[in-house]
Amino acid sequence: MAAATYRFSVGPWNIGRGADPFGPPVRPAVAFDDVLDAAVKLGFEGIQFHDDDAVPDLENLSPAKIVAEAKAMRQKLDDKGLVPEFVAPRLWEHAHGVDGGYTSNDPAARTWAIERSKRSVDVAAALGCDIIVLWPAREGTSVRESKNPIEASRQLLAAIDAILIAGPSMRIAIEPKPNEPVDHAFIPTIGHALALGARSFDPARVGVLIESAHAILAGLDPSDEMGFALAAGKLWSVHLNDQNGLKFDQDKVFGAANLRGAFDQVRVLENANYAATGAFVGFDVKAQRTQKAESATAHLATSKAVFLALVEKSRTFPQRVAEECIAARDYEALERTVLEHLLGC
Ligand code: GLO
Ligand code: MG
Repeated sequence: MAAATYRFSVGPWNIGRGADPFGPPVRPAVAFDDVLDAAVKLGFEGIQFHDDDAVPDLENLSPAKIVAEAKAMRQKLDDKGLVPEFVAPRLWEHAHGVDGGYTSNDPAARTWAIERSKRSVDVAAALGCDIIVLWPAREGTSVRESKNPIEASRQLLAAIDAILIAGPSMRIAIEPKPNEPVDHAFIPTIGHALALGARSFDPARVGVLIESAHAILAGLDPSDEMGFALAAGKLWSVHLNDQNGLKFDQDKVFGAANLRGAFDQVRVLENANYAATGAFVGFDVKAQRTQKAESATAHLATSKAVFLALVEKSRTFPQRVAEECIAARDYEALERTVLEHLLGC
Protein backbone atom coordinates (compact mmCIF):
# COMPACT_ATOMS: atom_id res chain seq x y z
CA MET A 1 0.00 0.00 0.00
CA ALA A 2 1.39 3.39 -1.01
CA ALA A 3 2.13 5.67 1.95
CA ALA A 4 -0.33 8.54 2.28
CA THR A 5 0.97 11.94 1.23
CA TYR A 6 0.98 14.93 3.54
CA ARG A 7 -1.04 18.10 3.05
CA PHE A 8 0.69 21.32 4.07
CA SER A 9 -0.85 24.51 5.37
CA VAL A 10 0.30 28.00 6.28
CA GLY A 11 -1.03 31.15 7.95
CA PRO A 12 -0.55 34.69 6.63
CA TRP A 13 1.39 35.52 9.82
CA ASN A 14 4.08 33.08 8.61
CA ILE A 15 4.69 35.09 5.46
CA GLY A 16 3.51 38.61 5.77
CA ARG A 17 4.39 41.10 8.45
CA GLY A 18 8.00 42.07 7.68
CA ALA A 19 8.69 42.70 11.38
CA ASP A 20 9.74 40.74 14.43
CA PRO A 21 8.29 41.45 17.91
CA PHE A 22 11.31 43.62 18.80
CA GLY A 23 11.34 46.27 16.14
CA PRO A 24 9.58 48.01 13.29
CA PRO A 25 9.19 46.35 9.87
CA VAL A 26 12.37 45.76 7.89
CA ARG A 27 10.57 44.55 4.76
CA PRO A 28 7.32 45.64 3.20
CA ALA A 29 4.35 43.68 4.55
CA VAL A 30 3.13 41.11 2.02
CA ALA A 31 -0.40 41.79 0.73
CA PHE A 32 -2.92 39.03 1.43
CA ASP A 33 -3.34 38.03 -2.23
CA ASP A 34 0.44 37.71 -2.54
CA VAL A 35 0.42 35.46 0.54
CA LEU A 36 -1.99 33.15 -1.26
CA ASP A 37 0.19 33.14 -4.39
CA ALA A 38 3.27 32.41 -2.28
CA ALA A 39 1.43 29.48 -0.65
CA VAL A 40 0.58 28.03 -4.05
CA LYS A 41 4.17 28.44 -5.24
CA LEU A 42 5.53 26.73 -2.11
CA GLY A 43 3.16 23.78 -2.54
CA PHE A 44 0.98 24.58 0.50
CA GLU A 45 -2.63 23.60 -0.09
CA GLY A 46 -4.23 24.79 3.16
CA ILE A 47 -4.62 28.33 4.49
CA GLN A 48 -4.95 28.98 8.23
CA PHE A 49 -6.87 32.08 9.20
CA HIS A 50 -7.32 34.37 12.13
CA ASP A 51 -10.93 35.49 11.88
CA ASP A 52 -9.86 38.98 10.81
CA ASP A 53 -7.39 37.63 8.22
CA ALA A 54 -10.42 36.18 6.47
CA VAL A 55 -12.71 39.15 7.14
CA PRO A 56 -10.69 42.31 7.91
CA ASP A 57 -12.32 44.78 10.28
CA LEU A 58 -14.97 42.25 11.26
CA GLU A 59 -15.64 44.06 14.54
CA ASN A 60 -17.29 46.83 12.56
CA LEU A 61 -19.37 44.65 10.23
CA SER A 62 -22.84 43.17 10.66
CA PRO A 63 -23.08 39.37 10.98
CA ALA A 64 -24.61 39.22 7.46
CA LYS A 65 -21.77 41.26 5.98
CA ILE A 66 -19.19 39.06 7.77
CA VAL A 67 -20.71 35.97 6.17
CA ALA A 68 -20.79 37.64 2.73
CA GLU A 69 -17.11 38.60 2.98
CA ALA A 70 -16.10 35.14 4.18
CA LYS A 71 -17.94 33.65 1.19
CA ALA A 72 -15.99 35.97 -1.13
CA MET A 73 -12.79 34.75 0.51
CA ARG A 74 -13.90 31.17 -0.05
CA GLN A 75 -14.31 31.93 -3.75
CA LYS A 76 -10.84 33.48 -3.85
CA LEU A 77 -9.35 30.32 -2.32
CA ASP A 78 -11.30 28.13 -4.74
CA ASP A 79 -9.98 30.09 -7.69
CA LYS A 80 -6.42 29.43 -6.57
CA GLY A 81 -6.97 25.76 -5.71
CA LEU A 82 -6.53 26.42 -1.98
CA VAL A 83 -8.62 25.22 0.98
CA PRO A 84 -9.21 26.78 4.41
CA GLU A 85 -7.83 24.70 7.29
CA PHE A 86 -9.07 26.59 10.35
CA VAL A 87 -10.22 29.90 11.77
CA ALA A 88 -8.84 31.26 15.07
CA PRO A 89 -10.59 34.08 16.96
CA ARG A 90 -7.86 36.71 17.35
CA LEU A 91 -8.83 37.92 20.81
CA TRP A 92 -5.37 38.89 21.96
CA GLU A 93 -4.81 41.90 19.69
CA HIS A 94 -8.03 43.77 20.45
CA ALA A 95 -8.26 46.37 23.21
CA HIS A 96 -11.20 44.48 24.78
CA GLY A 97 -8.90 41.46 25.24
CA VAL A 98 -6.17 43.35 27.03
CA ASP A 99 -6.64 41.27 30.22
CA GLY A 100 -7.54 38.12 28.29
CA GLY A 101 -10.87 37.31 26.69
CA TYR A 102 -12.73 34.39 28.26
CA THR A 103 -10.91 34.89 31.58
CA SER A 104 -10.83 38.69 31.67
CA ASN A 105 -11.71 40.25 35.00
CA ASP A 106 -14.06 42.55 33.09
CA PRO A 107 -17.46 40.86 32.51
CA ALA A 108 -18.06 43.03 29.42
CA ALA A 109 -14.80 41.77 27.92
CA ARG A 110 -15.81 38.17 28.62
CA THR A 111 -19.10 38.71 26.82
CA TRP A 112 -17.23 40.32 23.94
CA ALA A 113 -14.84 37.34 23.71
CA ILE A 114 -17.70 34.85 23.41
CA GLU A 115 -19.53 36.99 20.86
CA ARG A 116 -16.37 37.43 18.80
CA SER A 117 -15.80 33.66 18.91
CA LYS A 118 -19.31 33.11 17.60
CA ARG A 119 -18.49 35.42 14.68
CA SER A 120 -15.38 33.25 14.06
CA VAL A 121 -17.68 30.24 13.87
CA ASP A 122 -19.75 32.10 11.24
CA VAL A 123 -16.57 32.88 9.30
CA ALA A 124 -15.41 29.25 9.43
CA ALA A 125 -18.81 27.97 8.30
CA ALA A 126 -18.95 30.43 5.39
CA LEU A 127 -15.38 29.57 4.38
CA GLY A 128 -16.27 25.88 4.45
CA CYS A 129 -13.96 24.62 7.17
CA ASP A 130 -14.84 22.82 10.37
CA ILE A 131 -12.01 23.66 12.79
CA ILE A 132 -11.86 26.55 15.23
CA VAL A 133 -8.38 26.91 16.71
CA LEU A 134 -8.19 28.36 20.19
CA TRP A 135 -4.78 29.71 21.10
CA PRO A 136 -5.56 31.07 24.58
CA ALA A 137 -2.93 33.79 24.29
CA ARG A 138 -3.80 36.14 27.17
CA GLU A 139 -5.92 33.64 29.12
CA GLY A 140 -3.59 33.57 32.08
CA THR A 141 -1.83 35.84 34.52
CA SER A 142 1.31 37.86 34.92
CA VAL A 143 0.30 38.69 38.49
CA ARG A 144 -0.77 35.43 40.08
CA GLU A 145 -3.21 37.02 42.52
CA SER A 146 -5.02 38.92 39.75
CA LYS A 147 -7.19 35.96 38.72
CA ASN A 148 -8.73 32.96 40.38
CA PRO A 149 -7.57 29.79 38.59
CA ILE A 150 -10.65 27.83 39.68
CA GLU A 151 -12.95 30.46 38.26
CA ALA A 152 -10.75 30.74 35.12
CA SER A 153 -11.09 27.02 34.40
CA ARG A 154 -14.87 27.32 34.64
CA GLN A 155 -14.84 30.35 32.34
CA LEU A 156 -12.71 28.55 29.76
CA LEU A 157 -15.04 25.56 29.86
CA ALA A 158 -18.04 27.84 29.42
CA ALA A 159 -16.37 29.46 26.39
CA ILE A 160 -15.65 26.07 24.82
CA ASP A 161 -19.27 25.02 25.35
CA ALA A 162 -20.55 28.28 23.87
CA ILE A 163 -18.48 27.74 20.73
CA LEU A 164 -19.59 24.10 20.41
CA ILE A 165 -23.22 25.18 20.70
CA ALA A 166 -22.80 28.05 18.22
CA GLY A 167 -21.19 25.75 15.64
CA PRO A 168 -22.82 22.33 15.76
CA SER A 169 -20.60 21.10 12.91
CA MET A 170 -17.41 22.71 14.24
CA ARG A 171 -14.56 21.02 16.05
CA ILE A 172 -12.30 22.97 18.42
CA ALA A 173 -8.55 22.41 18.31
CA ILE A 174 -6.95 23.98 21.39
CA GLU A 175 -3.36 25.17 20.81
CA PRO A 176 -1.80 25.24 24.29
CA LYS A 177 1.21 27.42 25.10
CA PRO A 178 2.62 27.72 28.63
CA ASN A 179 3.69 31.38 28.51
CA GLU A 180 4.12 34.43 26.28
CA PRO A 181 2.44 36.83 26.03
CA VAL A 182 1.39 36.07 29.63
CA ASP A 183 3.67 34.79 32.37
CA HIS A 184 1.50 31.75 33.13
CA ALA A 185 -1.22 30.44 30.82
CA PHE A 186 -4.25 28.57 32.17
CA ILE A 187 -4.05 25.86 29.47
CA PRO A 188 -0.29 25.26 29.29
CA THR A 189 -0.08 21.73 27.88
CA ILE A 190 -1.90 19.12 25.81
CA GLY A 191 -2.96 17.31 28.98
CA HIS A 192 -4.72 20.43 30.24
CA ALA A 193 -6.41 20.99 26.87
CA LEU A 194 -7.70 17.44 26.62
CA ALA A 195 -8.83 17.34 30.24
CA LEU A 196 -10.84 20.52 29.70
CA GLY A 197 -12.26 19.17 26.43
CA ALA A 198 -13.32 15.97 28.18
CA ARG A 199 -15.47 18.04 30.55
CA SER A 200 -17.13 19.96 27.72
CA PHE A 201 -20.64 19.45 26.52
CA ASP A 202 -19.42 17.47 23.47
CA PRO A 203 -15.93 16.00 24.13
CA ALA A 204 -15.83 14.32 20.70
CA ARG A 205 -15.52 17.77 19.13
CA VAL A 206 -12.61 19.04 21.22
CA GLY A 207 -9.05 18.14 20.25
CA VAL A 208 -5.69 19.85 19.92
CA LEU A 209 -3.23 21.57 17.65
CA ILE A 210 0.32 20.93 18.82
CA GLU A 211 3.07 23.46 18.23
CA SER A 212 6.57 22.03 18.69
CA ALA A 213 7.94 25.20 20.31
CA HIS A 214 5.08 25.42 22.80
CA ALA A 215 5.82 21.90 24.07
CA ILE A 216 9.53 22.73 24.37
CA LEU A 217 8.68 25.92 26.29
CA ALA A 218 6.73 23.73 28.73
CA GLY A 219 9.83 21.57 29.18
CA LEU A 220 8.17 18.70 27.29
CA ASP A 221 9.12 16.60 24.30
CA PRO A 222 6.91 17.58 21.33
CA SER A 223 6.84 14.02 19.99
CA ASP A 224 5.56 12.72 23.34
CA GLU A 225 2.87 15.42 23.41
CA MET A 226 1.90 14.32 19.89
CA GLY A 227 1.90 10.68 20.89
CA PHE A 228 -0.42 11.42 23.82
CA ALA A 229 -2.87 13.25 21.55
CA LEU A 230 -2.60 10.68 18.75
CA ALA A 231 -3.41 7.85 21.17
CA ALA A 232 -6.65 9.66 21.96
CA GLY A 233 -7.43 10.42 18.28
CA LYS A 234 -7.19 14.13 19.13
CA LEU A 235 -4.32 15.48 17.03
CA TRP A 236 -6.15 17.59 14.49
CA SER A 237 -3.31 19.87 13.36
CA VAL A 238 0.34 20.60 14.02
CA HIS A 239 2.47 23.73 14.02
CA LEU A 240 5.91 22.31 13.44
CA ASN A 241 8.83 24.61 14.17
CA ASP A 242 11.83 24.69 16.50
CA GLN A 243 13.05 26.40 19.60
CA ASN A 244 16.48 26.80 21.10
CA GLY A 245 15.61 26.01 24.72
CA LEU A 246 13.66 28.18 27.13
CA LYS A 247 13.64 31.54 25.39
CA PHE A 248 10.95 33.63 23.76
CA ASP A 249 8.86 31.77 21.18
CA GLN A 250 11.39 31.70 18.36
CA ASP A 251 9.37 30.07 15.57
CA LYS A 252 12.56 28.72 14.02
CA VAL A 253 12.69 26.53 10.93
CA PHE A 254 11.56 22.96 11.68
CA GLY A 255 14.63 20.97 12.79
CA ALA A 256 16.92 24.01 12.96
CA ALA A 257 17.73 23.62 16.67
CA ASN A 258 17.18 19.91 17.28
CA LEU A 259 17.16 17.74 14.18
CA ARG A 260 16.74 14.52 16.16
CA GLY A 261 13.77 16.00 18.00
CA ALA A 262 12.27 16.90 14.63
CA PHE A 263 12.86 13.33 13.41
CA ASP A 264 11.03 11.99 16.47
CA GLN A 265 8.04 14.23 15.72
CA VAL A 266 7.89 13.06 12.10
CA ARG A 267 8.31 9.47 13.22
CA VAL A 268 5.40 9.61 15.65
CA LEU A 269 3.21 11.14 12.92
CA GLU A 270 4.30 8.43 10.50
CA ASN A 271 3.70 5.65 13.04
CA ALA A 272 0.17 6.93 13.62
CA ASN A 273 -0.48 7.34 9.86
CA TYR A 274 -1.37 10.99 10.50
CA ALA A 275 -1.32 11.80 6.77
CA ALA A 276 -4.15 9.33 6.16
CA THR A 277 -6.41 11.24 8.56
CA GLY A 278 -6.42 14.15 6.09
CA ALA A 279 -5.20 16.56 8.80
CA PHE A 280 -2.73 19.22 7.72
CA VAL A 281 0.91 19.77 8.56
CA GLY A 282 1.48 23.46 9.27
CA PHE A 283 4.76 25.21 10.00
CA ASP A 284 4.45 28.09 12.48
CA VAL A 285 7.77 29.58 11.42
CA LYS A 286 8.87 33.19 10.88
CA ALA A 287 11.42 34.71 8.51
CA GLN A 288 14.56 36.01 10.16
CA ARG A 289 14.81 39.77 10.51
CA THR A 290 17.93 39.79 8.35
CA GLN A 291 16.16 38.18 5.39
CA LYS A 292 15.69 40.24 2.21
CA ALA A 293 12.17 40.63 0.83
CA GLU A 294 12.77 38.52 -2.28
CA SER A 295 13.71 35.45 -0.23
CA ALA A 296 11.47 35.96 2.80
CA THR A 297 9.61 32.67 2.32
CA ALA A 298 12.76 30.51 2.50
CA HIS A 299 11.92 29.51 6.10
CA LEU A 300 8.75 27.79 4.85
CA ALA A 301 10.45 26.08 1.92
CA THR A 302 13.22 24.83 4.21
CA SER A 303 10.79 23.59 6.89
CA LYS A 304 8.85 21.63 4.30
CA ALA A 305 12.04 20.19 2.74
CA VAL A 306 13.33 19.14 6.18
CA PHE A 307 9.97 17.56 6.99
CA LEU A 308 9.94 15.54 3.76
CA ALA A 309 13.56 14.47 4.21
CA LEU A 310 12.68 13.27 7.72
CA VAL A 311 9.66 11.37 6.37
CA GLU A 312 12.16 9.53 4.16
CA LYS A 313 14.43 8.95 7.17
CA SER A 314 11.47 7.58 9.08
CA ARG A 315 10.41 5.27 6.26
CA THR A 316 13.96 3.91 5.85
CA PHE A 317 14.58 3.59 9.61
CA PRO A 318 16.21 0.20 10.37
CA GLN A 319 13.26 -0.99 12.41
CA ARG A 320 14.42 -4.62 12.66
CA VAL A 321 17.79 -3.60 14.05
CA ALA A 322 16.06 -1.26 16.49
CA GLU A 323 13.79 -4.08 17.66
CA GLU A 324 16.78 -6.35 18.23
CA CYS A 325 18.44 -3.63 20.31
CA ILE A 326 15.25 -3.21 22.35
CA ALA A 327 14.85 -6.97 22.84
CA ALA A 328 18.44 -7.17 24.11
CA ARG A 329 17.85 -4.04 26.27
CA ASP A 330 20.90 -2.58 24.57
CA TYR A 331 19.81 1.05 24.37
CA GLU A 332 23.38 2.19 23.70
CA ALA A 333 23.26 0.18 20.47
CA LEU A 334 19.86 1.69 19.73
CA GLU A 335 21.28 5.19 20.31
CA ARG A 336 24.04 4.47 17.81
CA THR A 337 21.61 2.99 15.29
CA VAL A 338 19.48 6.15 15.41
CA LEU A 339 22.47 8.51 15.18
CA GLU A 340 24.09 6.61 12.31
CA HIS A 341 20.81 6.52 10.43
CA LEU A 342 20.37 10.28 10.84
CA LEU A 343 23.99 10.91 9.88
CA GLY A 344 23.62 8.67 6.84
CA CYS A 345 26.54 6.40 7.78
C1 GLO B 1 1.83 31.94 18.85
C2 GLO B 1 0.90 31.01 18.24
C3 GLO B 1 0.18 31.59 17.04
C4 GLO B 1 -1.00 30.74 16.67
C5 GLO B 1 -1.89 31.39 15.65
C6 GLO B 1 -3.15 30.60 15.42
O1 GLO B 1 2.64 31.62 19.65
O2 GLO B 1 1.58 29.86 17.86
O3 GLO B 1 1.06 31.70 15.95
O4 GLO B 1 -0.59 29.52 16.19
O5 GLO B 1 -2.21 32.67 16.09
O6 GLO B 1 -3.99 30.72 16.49
MG1 MG C 1 1.13 28.23 16.56
